[in-house]
Amino acid sequence: MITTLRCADKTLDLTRPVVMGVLNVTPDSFSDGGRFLAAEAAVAHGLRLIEEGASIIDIGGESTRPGAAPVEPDEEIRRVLPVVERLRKAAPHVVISVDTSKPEVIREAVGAGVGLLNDVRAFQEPGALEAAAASGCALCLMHMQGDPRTMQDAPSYVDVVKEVKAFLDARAQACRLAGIPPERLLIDPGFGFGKTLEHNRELLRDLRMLAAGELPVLVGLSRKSFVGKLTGRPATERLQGSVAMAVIAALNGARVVRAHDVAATVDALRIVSWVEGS
Ligand code: 9MG
Repeated sequence: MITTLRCADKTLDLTRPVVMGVLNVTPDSFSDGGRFLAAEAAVAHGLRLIEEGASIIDIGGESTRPGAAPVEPDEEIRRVLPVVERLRKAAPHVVISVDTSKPEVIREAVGAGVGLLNDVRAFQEPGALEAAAASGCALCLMHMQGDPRTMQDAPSYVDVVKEVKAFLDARAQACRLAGIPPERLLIDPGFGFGKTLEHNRELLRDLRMLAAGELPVLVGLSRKSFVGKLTGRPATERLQGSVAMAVIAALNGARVVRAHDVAATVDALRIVSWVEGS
């Protein structure tokens, strides 16, 4: 397995699992005092996540939750870019990621110095792969069935693990053909993106089927609705369930865990590394 991820001007050591902290800059996240104060509050939160041990900060300006409405590229850029620029200045050692599918946003984010591009659509939008290939950034290729507006209506697979793996293999191959080397790729089964509770269970249980390959695996399980279904808890009270999921994923080979509750997840992954002797 590749254990050094190339993220533009930085590299990330993945011999042990690391945490990607979630920094949403959608209007429901930091909107109290207008755009400038919202960006300042977002940067302060990002710096807190870094202090707690996040190796990557993933900044997102468009919600990908089930039912979420799309956002125009200009508006997404207005939300994301000031936060990327300020965080990059304040924490130049940290890998900054932008969660987007749009080539316009990719180009602006690359210009502002991000090291990772996280796309829930695996760079299938017209122009997205070309924009990503032209950067030196790492790419996270995620599987999703359908799109965020309708993906949870009726997810259906014959064999979810095989189908997710085949999709990710095909996207990795498309990246290689576009000139992106494997040292710049992460793959992600996309927990909760067009998956039932049973599909998520099979993917988590059989994560090794993905992690046994060449490319490192990223997982996003934090506060997701299936954690709520299993624990009976609202999104703000899903820390324990999310950390339990993160530990199972890391024991099954995940190298990057996307999380809201960074301190608790970093502690839990330290225990996993200790057990694994890494
Ligand atoms: C943006 N986003 C929300 N959930 C995610 C997940 O599970 N993986 C990745 N890569 N991105 C996600």
